[in-house]
Amino acid sequence: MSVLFFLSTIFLILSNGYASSYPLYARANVRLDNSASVIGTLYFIQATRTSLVIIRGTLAGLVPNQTYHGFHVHTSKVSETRPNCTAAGAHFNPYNRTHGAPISPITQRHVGDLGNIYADQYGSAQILIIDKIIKLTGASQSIIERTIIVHRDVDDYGLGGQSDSLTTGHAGARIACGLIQSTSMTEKEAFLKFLS
Ligand SMILES: [Cu+2]
Ligand SMILES: [Zn+2]
Repeated sequence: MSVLFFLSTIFLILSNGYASSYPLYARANVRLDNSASVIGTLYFIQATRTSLVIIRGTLAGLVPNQTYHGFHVHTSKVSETRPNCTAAGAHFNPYNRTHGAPISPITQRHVGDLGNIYADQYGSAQILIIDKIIKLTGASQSIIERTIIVHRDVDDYGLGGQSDSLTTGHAGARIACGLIQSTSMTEKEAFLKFLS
């Protein structure tokens, strides 16, 4: 066996390994609390081991003119088909920090702190979030099999001075949520979901 053949075989094994691992994709069907009613689907992509995670999707049926809604990953999983959003527990916080803004460093936010989404006058939110902390793999910061939650009120990033500002951002009730699950998609599907 030639050295070249040996090396190319190793390369093929490695590249197949990477191809089957990355990009990583996830999906969450977001449903109203304690309901089977889907208000939208969110897609997540992590291109490489060290990449930022991009979240893309549209949610409809939020309260019109209530503009900002707290948006977080909470720790526990919920039912995919009829989620009880309360069952998701607290904000995903593996490093035991206080609540913060998505732009805060990892030492000054929960891993799950994604800030707010903006709903238009019709109660529809176009979501495009690029986050540096959450991951779709790994033991410490992975959001897979956790829950994305939409709150009734605005997340104050921990700065509001309310009794729950430093734990929840004073974002109020959980109006909708969805179980985040790994999924696969073709390059074309990914293109359509993330770049259109
Ligand atoms: Cu939350
Ligand atoms: Zn938080």
